[in-house]
Amino acid sequence: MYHQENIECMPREELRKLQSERLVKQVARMYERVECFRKRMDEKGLKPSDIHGVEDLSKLPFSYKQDLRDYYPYGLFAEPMENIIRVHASSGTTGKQIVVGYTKNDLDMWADCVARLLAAIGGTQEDFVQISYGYGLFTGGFGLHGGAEKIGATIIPISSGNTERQINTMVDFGATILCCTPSYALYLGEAAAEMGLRDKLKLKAGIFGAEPWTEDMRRAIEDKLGIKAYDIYGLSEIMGPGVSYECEYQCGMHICEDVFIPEIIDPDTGEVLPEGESGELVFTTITKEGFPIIRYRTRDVCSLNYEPCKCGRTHVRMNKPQGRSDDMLIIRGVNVFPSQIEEVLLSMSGKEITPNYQIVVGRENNTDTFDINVEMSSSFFNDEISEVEKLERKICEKVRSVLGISAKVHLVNPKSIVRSEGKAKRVIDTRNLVKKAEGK
Ligand code: DLL
Repeated sequence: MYHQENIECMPREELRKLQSERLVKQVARMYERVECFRKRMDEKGLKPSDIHGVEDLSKLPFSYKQDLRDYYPYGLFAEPMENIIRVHASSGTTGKQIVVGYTKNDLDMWADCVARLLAAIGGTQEDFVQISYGYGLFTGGFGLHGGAEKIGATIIPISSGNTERQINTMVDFGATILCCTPSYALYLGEAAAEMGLRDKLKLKAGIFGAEPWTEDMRRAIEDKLGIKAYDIYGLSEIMGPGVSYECEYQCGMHICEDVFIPEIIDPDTGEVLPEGESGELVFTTITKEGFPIIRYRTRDVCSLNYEPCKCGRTHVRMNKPQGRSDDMLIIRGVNVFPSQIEEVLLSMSGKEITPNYQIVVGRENNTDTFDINVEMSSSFFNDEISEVEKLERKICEKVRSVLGISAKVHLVNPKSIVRSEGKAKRVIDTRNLVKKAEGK
């Protein structure tokens, strides 16, 4: 365990006391400093003095992804910019990304949470941690980096991409712990076998997250890389990776409850659900300084388990998110909202294309496939293949610049996309079906 049994195994009554103290302080601080929060409190007729502890949490107003857009880029920060020493970003529901900021203490706490996971899976300063999550505005690379630094491991900050180089580096530098998305881990496993280097790997464990993955996928990764595969969960709005993590017993992910208070609500009514029920996960950050947030609607659907864990940690466990209560897709580890694609197509629609489109997501050779079918307008419709290809490339480029990943764009004949009488079926995602079939 990381050097803090007193926190990770704190008796639950003590933990609740600590959470209450921190919550009361956080609410008062945010009321003073964050306009959006103050307005919502005022609308509900609430004052910080009405909040005495965790028992009052459900009185507080929710926060939404849309708030980050409305107050873009820094309007929700609770510290002046001179105290913000880093920003990260993630996809918003439209072209604009959402921005989050961290003070020095925030980065330190983040690293602390990630270090707990590394220690839980047996990581020490003897380890070589290959970080193949992207370094950049995405929180994955730097998030894992901070934690690995805390436990004093040797970091291999290779970032994502360039598969052959990843394998060679893993072998030559003696990586013992691999950090990347589960789908990339599987791909790396296959690549290692193809390169004839599977037996040269010294890996013992992997930390995989940022996208949903199944138990079948875990077994496949473990088998291909000869490791134990652990799950890590997080989201930029709350901190990044390390909001929760699996311990050595792998029966749910412990939420760092001294830092985040989770709730499960009914996504339609907003009511808090009884213990153990499945619903939308909501988080309140109680130590964050730069970008604190109260009752943030994650849109991830899961349940919480308060039963004591065999490892001795008292912090609640969440099960693997079972889906989302919005339409966000995670394609090759990148968050994608259909509305982002729609915005691109609308900005280009007119003479050449119509805004009728369909997104098709699937899985081939353990990698997500991503296709967008777009209807040509009748005036553009012609037999000049080169013209069609040119336009496909143009759309593809634009989509890539907004999403950060490539899609195959196919221009299809006018009126060929089936019209629906109700809601348009914009997304066909066959990945769950594939996963179930793989599990047979
Ligand atoms: O994905 C942070 C992260 C990086 C987590 C590296 C783990 C490892 P965002 O880009 O903001 O942040 O995406 C957050 O990804 O709301 C979930 O829907 C999904 N997600 C993250 N981890 C998991 C996981 C990072 N272990 C969104 N299982 C979240 C299932 C996950 N879904």
